[in-house]
Amino acid sequence: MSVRYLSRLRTVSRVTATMRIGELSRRTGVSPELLRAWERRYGLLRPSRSQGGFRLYSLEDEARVRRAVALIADGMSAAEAAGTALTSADPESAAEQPLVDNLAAQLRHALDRFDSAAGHAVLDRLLAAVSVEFALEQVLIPYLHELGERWAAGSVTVAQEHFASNLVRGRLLGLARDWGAGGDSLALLASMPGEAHDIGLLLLGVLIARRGWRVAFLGADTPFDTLEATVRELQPSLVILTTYDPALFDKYAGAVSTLAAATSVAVMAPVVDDEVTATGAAALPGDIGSATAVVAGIRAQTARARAGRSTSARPRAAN
Ligand code: B12
Repeated sequence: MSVRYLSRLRTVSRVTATMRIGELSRRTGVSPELLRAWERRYGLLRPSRSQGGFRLYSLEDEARVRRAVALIADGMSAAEAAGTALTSADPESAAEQPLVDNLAAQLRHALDRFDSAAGHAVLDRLLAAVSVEFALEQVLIPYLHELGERWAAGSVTVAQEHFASNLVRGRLLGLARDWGAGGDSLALLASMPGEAHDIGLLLLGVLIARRGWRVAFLGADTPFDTLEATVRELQPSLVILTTYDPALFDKYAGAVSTLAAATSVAVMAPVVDDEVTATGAAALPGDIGSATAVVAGIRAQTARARAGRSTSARPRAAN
């Protein structure tokens, strides 16, 4: 984990991304027509405007839609559901904490008993009630941390840990289903050679895809030769590498340098930032929420640079 960012752990608040109506529709499963109707009739959505005049929706809008959908599924009329979603406190605020704590406890209980049906049902309820960002950052990541701690302390068996990690990993892959489509910048994600852990990388992939990145995920134990060949083929805007093991980072620092000379690279590894930046790669914070914000910032910079290039290229093209 990069040391510079350790002190900032948990200080980066929830992202305030905005999105167009198509994206909001994709995220919530509610058609754009119905979303517009709910905005018009009930004021459920409170869009801002882009410079070009497009309506932009926030994660709070997304949370309200999810809340309304869940209430309608519980039997309320659309008008009642919209009214409740609007007047209840921010569904992702502290007011919702008991619900989240309860779901986290139920998840722990279900997965400790190897009950996949109950585990999936809890995850279904969680994802219906709150945004994916909130579910991952506030519930699943803490749950996985705690699972790891309990495993290290010997209070859950290796079998329980494997069962739970694999079920959660499967759900994350489900959330990742369409991360290879859309998005103007491609991020190529890989764990270093010899590195078996990839759940953190998967979590990051899901979160950055929701911030506009297209993602190609190579996962655990990726050799550098195949990574380099894939970089040549896909021409990603960013390669994100990860390892839990400082010895693996040291072993492959030369290969990271070679890669960083060819393309933009960011690394999450448990070494001091200077070791990472000496390779020419950017050091990512170990906290996934913070790393998501950093990677989103890299995309914004890339987009600005691209816009600058096309503006300065235009007069030349006209000559
Ligand atoms: C699940 C797990 C496994 C699974 C991995 C499955 C998978 N597909 O990922 C399996 C069984 C394969 C595995 C294997 C091993 N594991 Co293991 N594993 C774990 C466990 C229980 C949970 C890890 C996890 O995914 N947690 C969920 C994530 C979200 O949380 P996290 O790990 O805390 O990660 C946080 C940050 O590090 C960061 N992060 C993680 N990845 C990334 C990626 C990016 C890009 C970013 C920005 C951030 C980020 O974000 C997270 C949230 O803040 C931990 C126990 C623990 N206490 O954490 C051990 C643990 C990580 N494993 C460990 C070890 C030692 C091993 C083995 C060597 C065991 C062995 N003797 O064989 C092998 C490694 C083999 C190898 N060659 O790599 C050690 C690592 C110690 C170290 N620093 O080197 C841990 C900490 C256990 C321990 N206390 O000793 N493991």
